[in-house]
Amino acid sequence: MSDREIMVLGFQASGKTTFAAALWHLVDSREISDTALVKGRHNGDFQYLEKISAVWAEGWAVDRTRSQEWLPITINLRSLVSETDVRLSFVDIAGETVERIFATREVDGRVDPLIREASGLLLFVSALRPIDDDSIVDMFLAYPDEAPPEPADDPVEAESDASSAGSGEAVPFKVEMTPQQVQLVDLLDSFAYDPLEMRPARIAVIISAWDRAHGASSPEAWLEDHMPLLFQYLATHSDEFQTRIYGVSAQGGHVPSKENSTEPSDRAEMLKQPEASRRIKVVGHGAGDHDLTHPIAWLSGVEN
Ligand SMILES: Nc1nc2c(ncn2[C@@H]2O[C@H](COP(=O)(O)OP(=O)(O)O)[C@@H](O)[C@H]2O)c(=O)[nH]1
Ligand SMILES: [Mg+2]
Repeated sequence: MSDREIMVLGFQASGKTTFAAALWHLVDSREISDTALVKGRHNGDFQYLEKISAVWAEGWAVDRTRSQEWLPITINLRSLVSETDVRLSFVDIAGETVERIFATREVDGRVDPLIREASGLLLFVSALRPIDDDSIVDMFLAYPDEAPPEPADDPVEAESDASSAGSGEAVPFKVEMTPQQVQLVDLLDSFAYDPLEMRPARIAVIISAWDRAHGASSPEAWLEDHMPLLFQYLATHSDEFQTRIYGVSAQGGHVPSKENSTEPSDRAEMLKQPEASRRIKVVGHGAGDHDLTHPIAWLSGVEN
């Protein structure tokens, strides 16, 4: 039984699998000697981790989880200083990502215990994703000519105006179109209550693909700018849990998938660094430059 349970949560394409692949390589290869946590005991089947970390180390994008099969990733880590075992579990099953939980309000029975027992949460968002929650005011400022007509007094006329307005066709709203930060805040808040009662003492936000954060001055500044609702939610719940925000480039740059190997990328440049662990970049809270275990050590209460 592990001393600490940490759960990884994030949307599809938020960088979870790439992080897992890089983390496995980091602790398995020991190319970096002074990481906050080291590899723990693994006695299960870790073929999948070995496969994705080998692909990662060769400088290819790690396959996204596409199938409906249950591919639980668990990485056991250990703090040598405090002799604590830490278990990191990824909610990484296609079809069980946060957007689906948000839309259906249902959680797979296999995910439920991870949520319930999590003493810390590693929450992924990606710097690659365009902002999805422009407000009406933002849209008006960006496209003043596309502003909808003033509402007419006659409702029938208003309706025909609306249907013929601007570039046309109304798009039916689907619940999955809800901005990601709204979904994340809703999940954090609803997980806290019955029946799941998730009460992590600490939450670490990982902004993945930090190499694409376009010069944001700090991970905090990026989150405040790109996901202000999530940022506020975390700040205003400081009496319930502590929060840290890290910028992480688990790939070290843009890399192609093996199938699209000729796509323009940073791969050639990155391969000049033969020790793959040194391609990793971690920013924030005094983490070592390549130390992906730093946020996990903090989540598990191990002091650095
Ligand atoms: N530029 C850049 N892209 C990344 C990085 N980490 C992940 N990505 C890309 O982000 C996308 C989603 O990553 P993935 O790990 O599959 O996300 P998951 O669905 O949450 O497991 C993939 O196209 C990755 O190649 C990074 O450090 N830098
Ligand atoms: Mg994945």
